[in-house]
Amino acid sequence: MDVFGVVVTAVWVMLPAYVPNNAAVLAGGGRPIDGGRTMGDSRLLGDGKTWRGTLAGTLAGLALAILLSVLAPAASDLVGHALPTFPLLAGLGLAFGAMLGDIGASFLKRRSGRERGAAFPGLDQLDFVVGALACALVLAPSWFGATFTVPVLAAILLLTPLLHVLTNGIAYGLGLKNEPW
Ligand code: CTP
Ligand code: K
Ligand code: MG
Repeated sequence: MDVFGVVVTAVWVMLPAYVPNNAAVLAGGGRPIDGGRTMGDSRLLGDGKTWRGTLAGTLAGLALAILLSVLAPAASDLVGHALPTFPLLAGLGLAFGAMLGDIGASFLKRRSGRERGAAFPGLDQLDFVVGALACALVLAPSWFGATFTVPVLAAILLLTPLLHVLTNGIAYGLGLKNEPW
């Protein structure tokens, strides 16, 4: 596959993992997952991780995976590359895994004394990728093996931080997010 094919495939296949965090920002609020509980001097997760945001993010990512599967033939024609469809468990793994990775990152942020909203460069940009890939691997192993070739994985790890900085900058500029990360 040429570089264009690798990049298009990488972005396509990760879209169901990119959308959940943004959907959670729009839908978040209500009861925090940790219910206010603390560990040591800090909250377990903090008020930024809510049940509603997590559910909305997961459903948004799953819905996008279903939509992309329907669009895959037309999109493949358009770009001249065979773009993958998403089995339900693959879409669920990517979407829920992205939320899980973000939640895991908040746990680590609180343990390292960072307040809600504090930046943790590197972790902020890759937490959801690691979570999404790990969950997709567990829930849809054969799909994972066929889809994530080494070049596609490399493109994901390179491009995701860039896309993350860009989309969060836009969300901040639109006043949807309190910080640009
Ligand atoms: N959000 C949510 N549930 C999630 C993830 C996000 O409700 N599982 C919502 C919250 O309103 C959160 C906002 O999306 O404040 C932005 O998400 P994020 O930047 O991940 O959270 P922060 O508030 O920055 O908190 P943290 O420092 O724990 O990342
Ligand atoms: K985050
Ligand atoms: Mg934040």
